[in-house]
Amino acid sequence: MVVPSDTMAALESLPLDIIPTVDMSAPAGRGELAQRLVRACAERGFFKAVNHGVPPSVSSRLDAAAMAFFARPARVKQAAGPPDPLGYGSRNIGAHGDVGELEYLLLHTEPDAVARKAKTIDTEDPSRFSEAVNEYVDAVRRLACRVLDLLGEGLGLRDPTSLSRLISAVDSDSLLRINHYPPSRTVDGPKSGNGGVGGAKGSTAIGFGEHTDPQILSVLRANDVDGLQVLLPDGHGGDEDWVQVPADPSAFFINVGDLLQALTNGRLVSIRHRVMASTSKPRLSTIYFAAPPLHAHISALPETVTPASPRRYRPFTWEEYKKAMYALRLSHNRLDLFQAG
Ligand code: GA4
Repeated sequence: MVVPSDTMAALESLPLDIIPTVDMSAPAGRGELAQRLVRACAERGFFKAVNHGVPPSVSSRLDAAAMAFFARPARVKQAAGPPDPLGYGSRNIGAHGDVGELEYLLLHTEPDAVARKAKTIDTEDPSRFSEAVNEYVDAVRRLACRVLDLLGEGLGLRDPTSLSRLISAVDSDSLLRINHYPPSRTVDGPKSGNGGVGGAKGSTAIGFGEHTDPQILSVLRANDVDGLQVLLPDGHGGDEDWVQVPADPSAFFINVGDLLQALTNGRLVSIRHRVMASTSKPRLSTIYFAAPPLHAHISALPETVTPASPRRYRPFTWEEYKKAMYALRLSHNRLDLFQAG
């Protein structure tokens, strides 16, 4: 659907919220929704999706299964780890010394892989866990595909489904991460691990250090505990550039990943984000990282390369990118290693 150019001009002249909220039920029509999504992902790399169509029962079923696991004794949880890189992890993130104030489960979303891992996560009834995961993954994958199809339309791609097809392939390498942040022990100053943030009021401990997500699109949902912060795209990382994202358990927070930045030649931006440790209540968050198959070739879509906007990254495969990312620390600017010429 084509949006009349005067409607577009009117839309673009309105200031964009720091955290754009996008109503996925498209009250003003599909064309406008597509334009809103492109603008949010180009100017913020991030938006809050409401009326997204994922039934609350699907989310609460997964939360209950996850909380039942995290409530188990440490020795039982350790049997589902260590993360290599998938499985149960506590404090350690990746293999190069990054630490956070959390424990987590990191799963491949392919159903056979979920079933294998579920045997160590819910020893009493593995299918209880795997069914909750599979149902959740199906729902968030559908949401991610919808967002990507709309972005494809909004960007004027000849084949608007080319982005969503990358993540809906049967051999897609998508992951699900469930993070459990226990309440932090003290708010008096910097803690061990990734250290504290100077000058910030309240909690100063980092729950999960700053990074960009390597994949195509990330779809996050959390309970009612704050903690997520995003760095404004033009920010330089000073404290004033970090924006607190107020918790909303009924919404999904969606961000652009490195691959989507590369596929759109930098038009859509992969933003840096982090999680501050909570002081009073445990935070539970679940993130679906939508990724292509390992062999997928990532190169700028032709519509995004113009004389005014020449190719920014050299072509690479997801497998190649993954190898680079696992060799680096969490906060590394990996995409810089793939700059063209
Ligand atoms: C960041 C985004 C996802 O949580 C993740 C993380 C992954 C991991 O925990 O194994 C990485 C990190 C993330 C990027 C750099 C490497 C790999 C930890 C790390 C230090 C699951 C992902 O895909 O990349």
